[in-house]
Parts: sequence; structure tokens; C-alpha cells
Amino acid sequence: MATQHQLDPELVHKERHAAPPPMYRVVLLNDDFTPMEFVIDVLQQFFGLGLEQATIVMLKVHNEGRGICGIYPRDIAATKVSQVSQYAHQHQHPLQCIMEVNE
Ligand code: TYC
Repeated sequence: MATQHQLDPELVHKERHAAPPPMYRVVLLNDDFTPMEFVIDVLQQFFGLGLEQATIVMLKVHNEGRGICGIYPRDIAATKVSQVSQYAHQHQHPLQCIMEVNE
């Protein structure tokens, strides 16, 4: 069913020309203390990666300082960041997870 604003020509014009909402990269940061196995577990549990891809991403973070876990709409990215941060804190690891706009 059409909502009221879909019948308003000015709003239809604005919506057609509007940029889509930005997506956000969820990024893991390296540290010297979090075990490699824990990071692989995080990538499998929260980002749906298989063991092989999770290992590749973990090693990228380990060697380059950071790595992208996935790219999501803002609310989903924010949920992933808080889930990972809480999980790491629960296990007393200093693992840092951040989000940044993907433009
Ligand atoms: N550098 C950690 C180690 O040597 C492993 C690690 C990888 C930590 C990725 C954090 O996001 C990270 N145990």
C-alpha cells in the first residue's frame, strides 16, 4: 500500500534523488594479548565466517594492525561492535572492535 508521502510529488522527487544511507565497516584492531584462537572464534560467531576465511582475516589484523570483518547498515554494525566488545570484556581480552563509515 502506498504511504501518504509517496503520493506527494515533491517528496517523491526528493526520495528519488536522495543518496542511499551510508554503510559501515566493522573493523578489528590488533593488540599483543588477545589469543589468535579467540579472534578466529569471534569472526566465526559474530560475522559468519568459516574457519579458513576467519583465519585469513585474523592474520591480516595481526600483520597489518587492522582488518574489516564486514560491512553493514549502521544499526547492525553498532550491534556487532557492542556484541564483540562485550564478549571480549567477558573473557578479559583487550580486543578492540570499531565501526567507520564506508562512504
Ligand atoms: N596479535 C595477537 C597475538 O599475537 C593476535 C590478534 C589478532 C589480536 C587479531 C587481535 O584483532 C586481533 N596473540
